[in-house]
Amino acid sequence: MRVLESKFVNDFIDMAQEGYEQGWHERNGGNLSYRIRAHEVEAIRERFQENAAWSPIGAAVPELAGEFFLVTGTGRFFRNIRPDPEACLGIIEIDGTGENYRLCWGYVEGGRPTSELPTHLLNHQVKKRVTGGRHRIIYHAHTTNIIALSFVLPLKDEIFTRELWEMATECPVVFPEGIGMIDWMVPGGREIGVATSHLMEKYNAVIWAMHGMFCSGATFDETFGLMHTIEKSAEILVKVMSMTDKKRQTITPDNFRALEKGFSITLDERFLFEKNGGAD
Ligand code: 2HA
Ligand code: ZN
Repeated sequence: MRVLESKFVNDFIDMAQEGYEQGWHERNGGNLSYRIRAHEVEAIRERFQENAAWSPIGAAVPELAGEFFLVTGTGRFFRNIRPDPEACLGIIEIDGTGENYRLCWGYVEGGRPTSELPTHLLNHQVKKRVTGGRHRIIYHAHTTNIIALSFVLPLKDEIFTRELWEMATECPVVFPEGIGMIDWMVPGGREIGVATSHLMEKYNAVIWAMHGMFCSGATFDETFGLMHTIEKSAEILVKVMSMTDKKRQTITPDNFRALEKGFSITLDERFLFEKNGGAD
């Protein structure tokens, strides 16, 4: 089978295009990776180049040894993925030590995986472990309203989670485990990847202050939907804060607790603190 006929490749391209249309991928901003299933690899393996040179990942991911990933290329623009997938995307294989990768397909004009490869693979390693292999997608986007909020809200998991939950009733249902926060760090390396992957042990979404967000999920729909829900909630919060610094009414801690039973979710009490000053 041709690589571009695979369903997972087409779903990947569709998601990248949707993210671009949301305005989250200016220039080469953002990146996306998918941990390919064994039977999906087998269906296209005859199209892979063999014996490409191994390159260092820049981080050790031994629990991903032998896995294959579809990954956006460094410097590539999301707006070009649908028209030119073979130049913008690549399939890589991880070696037996989890320290090196090689190119199997793609990046036909040269190039290599995203500069955020260490963060993607460290996140995949954690998520493969904590979800029993269910999660397969890591998505990084430059979500405008989340970035804006990282200039004005304290960079605390509890505060971002609570403020975003309050902006739409479905938020605690979509991300009951909350959101992790990373203060400003240099992107594109192992250090920020290690910090992000620690937070991915308990969260499916992590915000990089003044930069963007990472989301993890089992399917393209779920992962995109999480990014979309959080960013929409941030947009509502930006609108509310633009109108007033005082909410007249809001969703209260007891309202949140009332959601738990009907929606079969558990909300950590550390997000349901009492605020001073009435409705806010
Ligand atoms: O250029 O988003 O974080 C891709 C990025 C780096
Ligand atoms: Zn980025």
